[in-house]
Amino acid sequence: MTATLVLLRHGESEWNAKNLFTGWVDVRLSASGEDEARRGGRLLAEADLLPDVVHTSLLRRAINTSELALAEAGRSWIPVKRSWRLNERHYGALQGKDKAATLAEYGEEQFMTWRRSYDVPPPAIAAGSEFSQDGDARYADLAPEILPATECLKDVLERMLPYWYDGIVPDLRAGKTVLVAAHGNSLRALVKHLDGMTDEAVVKLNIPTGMPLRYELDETTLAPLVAGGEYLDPEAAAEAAAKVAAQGKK
Ligand code: DG2
Repeated sequence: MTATLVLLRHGESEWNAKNLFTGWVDVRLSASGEDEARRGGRLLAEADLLPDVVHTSLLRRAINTSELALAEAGRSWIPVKRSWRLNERHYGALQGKDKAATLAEYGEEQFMTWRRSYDVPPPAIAAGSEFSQDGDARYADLAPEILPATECLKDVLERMLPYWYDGIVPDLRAGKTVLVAAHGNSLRALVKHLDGMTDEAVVKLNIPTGMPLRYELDETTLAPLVAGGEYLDPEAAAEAAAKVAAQGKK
C-alpha cells in the first residue's frame, strides 16, 4: 500500500504575469492562471486522482486554484485545511519589485542568490511599507517573532515542516488522497524534504504553475516510490519549469 500526495502550485498570478516578486502579497490569479487551475483539475479527474482532503496556504492564488481545480474534478465538497505555514516564501524587501529590473540593477549572481540560494534571505521588508503584511487580519494570531520580514528557503522548510508532520501526514496515514495547493517556494521546500535533496540540488529545482505533481509514498516511511514524483503532464511541466528558471532574464 502507498499513500498518495498531489502537489499543485497555484496557476499564474497577476504578478507572475507582470514578472514581480510576490511572496506574501495576496495577489489574484490571472485569467490564464484560472485556466491553468481548471486544466489541473481536469488532469486529476482524467487520472482518477480524486483528492479526499485539500491543504492550502492563506493566500488567495493558492485557495482559488484549489477551488477551480476541485470544481473541475467534481470534488468541491472535500474538507479544506489552511495554514500560513504553506504560504509562499516571504520575499522581504523584494516584494513588489520587478524581477527583470532587479536583475539589471544587482546583476545575475546577486539576483539568483536572492531567488534560489538555500540559506541567504533577501533584505528584510520595512515595517509599514507598501507590501508588508503588518496588520493583516489573517496573521493576527501569530506571535510577532514568528511573522517573517524575509525568508530564505531554509526558513521556509523550517516553518513548513511542523505543518507537514501535524497537519498533512495524519491525513496520509489515514489513507486519504491529499492535495496540497501552495507556491513555488513552499513546494520546493516540501519536495526537498520528501526527496531528501541536498541544499545544493534544490537550487536547480523549479516548480511550474498549475501542474499537478503526484507522489506515491511508502505508507510506513513516507519515502517517495519515484524520486521527484510524477507530473500528470510531464512535457508541459518541464517546459513551464524552464520558463520559471529563466524569469527576469528576458
Ligand atoms: C513567486 C516565486 O511565488 O518566485 O513569490 O514571486 O509561487 O507564489 O508565485 P509564487 C514569487 P521565484 O522564487 O520563482 O522568483
